[in-house]
Parts: sequence; structure tokens; C-alpha cells
Amino acid sequence: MAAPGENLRINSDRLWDSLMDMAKIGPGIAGGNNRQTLTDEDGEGRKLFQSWCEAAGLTMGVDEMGTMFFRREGTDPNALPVYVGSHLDTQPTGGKYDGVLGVLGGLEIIRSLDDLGIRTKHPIVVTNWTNEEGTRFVPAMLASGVFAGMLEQDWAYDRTDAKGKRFGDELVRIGWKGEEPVGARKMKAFFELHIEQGPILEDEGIDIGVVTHGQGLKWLQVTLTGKESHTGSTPMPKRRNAGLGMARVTELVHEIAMDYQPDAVGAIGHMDVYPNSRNIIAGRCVFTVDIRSPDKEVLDEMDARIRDGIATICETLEISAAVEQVGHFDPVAFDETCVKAVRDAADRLGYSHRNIVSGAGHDACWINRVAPTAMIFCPCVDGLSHNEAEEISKEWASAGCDVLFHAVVETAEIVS
Ligand code: HGY
Ligand code: MN
Ligand code: MN
Repeated sequence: MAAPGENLRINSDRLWDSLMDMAKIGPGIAGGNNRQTLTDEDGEGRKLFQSWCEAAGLTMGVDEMGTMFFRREGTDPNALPVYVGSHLDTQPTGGKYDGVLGVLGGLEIIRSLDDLGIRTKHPIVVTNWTNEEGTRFVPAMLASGVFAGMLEQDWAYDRTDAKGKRFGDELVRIGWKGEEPVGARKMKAFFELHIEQGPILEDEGIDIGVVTHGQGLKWLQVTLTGKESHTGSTPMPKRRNAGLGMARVTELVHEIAMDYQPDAVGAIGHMDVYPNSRNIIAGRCVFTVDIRSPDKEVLDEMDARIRDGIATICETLEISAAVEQVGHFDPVAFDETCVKAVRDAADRLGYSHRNIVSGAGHDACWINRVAPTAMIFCPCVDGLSHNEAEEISKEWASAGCDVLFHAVVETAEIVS
């Protein structure tokens, strides 16, 4: 394929302005965003994105999971489109760039192609995947998982949030349940630009992460059941303390992850205690174990050791446990041709780059199962993400988007 011209660059100011305008929707309390999936704020962000895409002459399609597709025609309408995108939903205390950079970076490519009057053979489709974060409705990467045929749509519709609201009902409520069957769309390739969400690129002073792999992930939802009783009058030997159990499992997960350094990670970020009263021994605790590793065998071994450890803790404390796997994908190796297009683009544009494995999960990890897929990382300040203080520089955003531009246009084949 003919590589795009040296001079192809996106409009850095316009990209940055669009990021700042989107960040005004669902503002957090500390400078970031709270635009959780299928909330009114998510609906507002979707409408703004739709208005920008339609102003750029794109035609919208929405599938039954609410994922948004905006198509720029190619010269060959039958050629498989090149997809580009990420997610607009955020964590409850999320940053302005996680996911959003990849969606608005895709739109910036379209806007730049129009500025330059460039046509491509293959259509290009900009995508906003529903519920990448998985914080309001578990699991993460829900819509892309259904699209890839790895998660059942009805099961997805029945996922409920902490207030018992159903995913399927909320999708209808905000008016974004589309008509398209999920997964019907076929892709020539999918590219996702994302912030690294880790410290490597910034620490090494490197502009671009050429993402070769994504680590595997397991989310285990654990329910520990003890017995509510008075914190003052219940003798210590008679207590069945689910809260103590959760504390010991938290330590266990950390210790097991530390056994597989430097790559494995493990933590518990979601914890609910019932009845959560200051003077009642916790009768029930519900929490989610998040373990990850680039090595499938390690991930499975950690899973087994954690389940065994929970059983031992329950026996000692005379409490019971239920463990449900609510999220999982195996480690991912991205498509070599697409990864090469990313690496060659960084070279051509003169940006420093290095291979990198993604610590976070992304929609690309699922889409890689149904289409050739690759990711591009840009650095983020202190490697911080899933924190309202998440920050990137305009230069990093532009460099990442320039590389995305070249990789997408090379794959979509410039015609004129
Ligand atoms: O959990 C993840 O890795 C992603 O940020 N949803
Ligand atoms: Mn993300
Ligand atoms: Mn995220």
C-alpha cells in the first residue's frame, strides 16, 4: 500500500478544542469528568459528538447496544471500511482523555481529510463503543464484547447498576438503543488511539507507544456472608465477621500479585459492606477482585490461588463465600500488519516510539477477535488515569493523532 504523504498532519488546535468542549459535559468536581455510561451526561456527550460528525457530512448508524458508527464514504462503496474509535463514557472520577482522545481523534482524521480534499478507496467509520469502562454496569468493554460475539446481548441488557437499573432499560431511556444487529458490521481493520494510562512513555521521554499486546484480565465478584451482630456486646470468638474476611482477601490478592512480578497486577477497587453501620459487625461484603497479566497461565494460576485462599479464610472465620467471574478476556496479540502501519507511521513522522503492552483493557482487545486491530498510545502525565487529575499535553495528543491519521489512511488507501 502506498504510504500517505509526509505532510499529512491533523489540526492540533481543532483536536484540542474538541477535547476541551467534550470535557465540559459531565464535569467532575476536581477538573475531570463523570460521564458514566447511559447516564444523562453520556446522552449529552453522544448528542454533541453526533452533531460534530453530521456537520462533517458523516452518516450515523447505531446498533442494539447503542454503539455509534459514523461513516465517511470511500470511492469504492463495497470496500470493507476502516474503523477508528474508542469510548466517550468515563469513570465516576475519570479524566478528560481516557477514551475520548480516541473517539475525537477519529473525527479529527475525517475533518483533516476534508480540509485536504483527500478521498480514500475504503470508507472510514468513526466509532463510540458503549460502556467501555464497566464501572456502572459490569463488565468493562461490554458493547465491544457483544460485537465480537464474546458476550451475550440479553445477558448484557440484564446487567444492573448499584441502584438496580437495567442496562437495557437505561439504553432505551436515554434514547440510544439502535436498530442495527450487533456485530453485523464487517471491518477491514480497527485502530484505537488511547492514552497509555501508565508511566513508561513519559519516563522514557517517548512520543508514541506501538501497542503489540494487551494483558489479560479477570474480574471476580466475591460475596462473603457472616453474621450481623453488636460490635460492643458480641464476644470476639463468637463473631462471624465478613468485613475481616474482606480485609484478608484484599491482602491475599496483593500478596499473590506480588508473587508474579514484574508483570502481574491485582487489587480490589470496588467494595460494599452491609449493613455498613458503625456498631454492627459486617454481615455481608460484596467486592470485585481485579487481576491482570500478559501471561494466560499466570492469570489462571492467580485465579485458582485466590479462590483457594478465600476458602481457607472462610473456614478460619466461619463465614461463607460465593465467587462469580463477571469479567474476563485473555491476553491479546494485535495484528502485525496493523501494528507495522502504526510503527511505520511513527517513523515517517519522526516521532520516537517503542513497543508496549497495554496494562488497561480496551475495546480494541475484543475487536481484535473479529478484525485486524492495532492501538497507538500517547504518554500521560505521571502515568495517571482513572483520576480527575489525568492530563496530557497538546503535543502528545497531536503526535498520537498524526500517527493514527497515517495508519488509518494507509490502510484505507488514498485515491486522490
Ligand atoms: O478496566 C480497564 O482496563 C478499562 O479502563 N476499562
Ligand atoms: Mn479507556
Ligand atoms: Mn478507563
